[in-house]
Amino acid sequence: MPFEQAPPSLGNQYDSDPLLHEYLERTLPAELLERFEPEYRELGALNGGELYRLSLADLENEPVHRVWDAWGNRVDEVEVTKVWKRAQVLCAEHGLVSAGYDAELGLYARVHQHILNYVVQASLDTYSCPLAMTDGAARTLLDSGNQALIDHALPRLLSRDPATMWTSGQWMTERIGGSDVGQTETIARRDGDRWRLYGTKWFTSATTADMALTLARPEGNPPGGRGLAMFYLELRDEDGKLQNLHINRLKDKFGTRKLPTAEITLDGVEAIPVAGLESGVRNITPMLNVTRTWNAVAAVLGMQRAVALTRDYANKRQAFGASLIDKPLHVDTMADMIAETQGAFLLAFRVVELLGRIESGDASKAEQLLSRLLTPIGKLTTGKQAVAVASEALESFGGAGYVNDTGLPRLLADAQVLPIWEGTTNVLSLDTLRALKQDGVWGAYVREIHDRLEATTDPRLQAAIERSQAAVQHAGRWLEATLSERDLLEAGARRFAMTLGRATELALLGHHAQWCLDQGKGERALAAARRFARSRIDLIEDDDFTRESRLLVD
Ligand code: MFK
Repeated sequence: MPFEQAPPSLGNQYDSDPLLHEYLERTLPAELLERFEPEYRELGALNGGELYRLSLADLENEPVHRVWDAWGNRVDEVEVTKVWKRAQVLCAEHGLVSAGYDAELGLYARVHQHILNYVVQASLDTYSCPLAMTDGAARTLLDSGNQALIDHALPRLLSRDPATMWTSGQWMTERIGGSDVGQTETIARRDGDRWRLYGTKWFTSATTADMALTLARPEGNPPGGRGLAMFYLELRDEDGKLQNLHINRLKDKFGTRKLPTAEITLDGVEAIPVAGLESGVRNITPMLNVTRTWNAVAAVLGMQRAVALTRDYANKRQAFGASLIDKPLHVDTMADMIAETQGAFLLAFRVVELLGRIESGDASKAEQLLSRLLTPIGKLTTGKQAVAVASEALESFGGAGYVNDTGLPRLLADAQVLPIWEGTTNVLSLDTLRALKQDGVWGAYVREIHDRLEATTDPRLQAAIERSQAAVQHAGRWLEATLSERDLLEAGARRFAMTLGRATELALLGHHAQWCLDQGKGERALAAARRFARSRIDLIEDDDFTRESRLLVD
C-alpha cells in the first residue's frame, strides 16, 4: 500500500490566531484596529494561501550569484527567488518598514508595523532580514543626527513605492569573528576629502541592498570598538555598477537559503562617516536594538507557523485508530508548544511596544530603561524557544518532518539562525549584564513584573504568579551576591538572562489571561499561563559550578 498522507495546509493566518485578536483588542485603540484589520486579514490570507503555495513551489530555487557577464565584465549580480521578488513589492507597498515611522500612529506605530510583519512574513522566505536591517539603518541615521544623510537616505528607506524603496545592509561581521566587533580589521583611508574602505566583510546579509552601514577603523585610530567609525556607503553607482567592492561568493548556509548572504571585499569603496571618526560600536547600537526586536518577532512568527502546521496535520493524520488531535499525548505535547509560542509572542510584542513608546516620546524614564534590558532578553529567550518549537514541530510529523521536499525541515533550519545572528545567546546574556550596569534598570524591571502580577488576581493564576515572582527575586539575590565575582557572574549570565526572560513571559501570560477572563474571552489564555508555569522558569544556580565546568571542558 502506498504511503499517502494529506499534506498540512493553512487558512487565513490572521483569522486563525486567537491570541493575536485578544492582543490587538487589548493593545490597539479600537479605531486603529478597525482601520487596519482589513489589511491584517488580507496579508493573513496571502500568508496562509497564495504566498505559502508559492514558497512551497519555489522550495528548491535559491539566489544565484552571477560574477561575470558574457563580455568578461565583473558584474556581481545576485538573482533572487520568485518569492523574494514578490516580497520586494508587497513589503514596500504595505509599508513593512515605513509603518514603524508613521508619526500619525504615535506610540502604536511599532505595534502596527510588527503586526503587519507577524501576519505575512512566515511565507516570505526570510525577507524579514533586509527589512530589519533597513529599519535599523533608518533608526541609526535618525539617531546620528547626520542631516545630510537623513535627507538623502530616509525617504528611500521609508518609501512605499517598490520602484524607489531602498534596502540597507548592516555589515559588521569580519573574518576575526562576529561577536567581538571591536576587532574589526577594515581600514578607512582618506582620499582627498573622501573616505575609502579596504577590508573583507565575512557575512553580509541580503547582498541585494542599495546601501549599507558598516564599521571601519580610520587609519591611525586606536584598537577596539572606540577606534572604529560607522560609515555609510552605497553599493552601486548611478549606472548600477558595483563601486569598488566585490561579492566573493554566497554563503552555503544550513538555513535561510533564500537569503543571499555574501562575503564581500571592500576595495576602496567610497564611504561617508555617519557620526564622527570614533565610537563606531556605540553608534551602530540603535541598528542592533532594532534588528534584535525584528529577530524576536521573527522567532514568534516562525513558532506560530510551526504550531499552525502541526495543528492542521494533527487533524488529518490517523494513527492507532484515531486522529492525532484526539491522542492525549500528542495534545499534551502540542499544548507545550502553544504555551511557549504565546509566552514568546507577549514578550516580543512587549519589546515592540516599548520601542514604539520611546520613539514617539511617550516612554517614561522607567520604560526607557526597561527597553534597554528587555531587548536583549527578548531576543535571546525567543530565539531559543523558536528552535525548540520548530524541532518539536518536525517531530510531530514523524519521518515527513525530516524530508526536505515537504518544506518542513526549513522550519528548523531557518529557526536555528535566530539565536546566532544579531548576537548569540551568550553575547546577549552578557549584554543583559551590561544593560544592568545603568542605574535604575533593575528597579524598572522589578516594577514591570510587579505591576503585571498585581493586576493578575484570579485565584487560578496565583501559583503561576508566585513562580514568576520567586524566579525574579531569586535572580535579584543571585545578581547581588555575584556582582563582585567576575567569573561566576559571567558563567551564570545565560541562566540569569533566561530566567528573566521566562519569568517575564510568565508574568505577561498571567496578565493577559486575567484580561481575557475579565473580558469574557474564555479560559484559553488561562490555560496557556498555567501550562507555561509548569515549565522551568528559574534556571539560577547558587552553587559555584565553574570549577566543575572547567573539569568537564578540559
Ligand atoms: C529576522 C530578523 C533579522 C535580523 C537581521 C539579521 C541580519 C544579520 C546580520 C548580522 O548578523 S550582523 C552582525 C550582528 N552582530 C552583532 O550583533 C554583534 C554582537 N556583539 C555584540 O553585540 C557585542 O556586545 C558588542 C559588539 C556590542 C561588544 O562590543 P564592545 O566594543 O566590546 O562593547 P562595549 O565597549 O561594551 O560597548 C561599546 C558601547 O556601546 C558602550 O557605550 P559607551 O561607549 O557609552 O560606554 C556600550 O554601553 C554600548 N552598547 C553596547 N551594546 C549596546 C550598547 N548600547 C545600547 N544597546 C546595546 N545593545
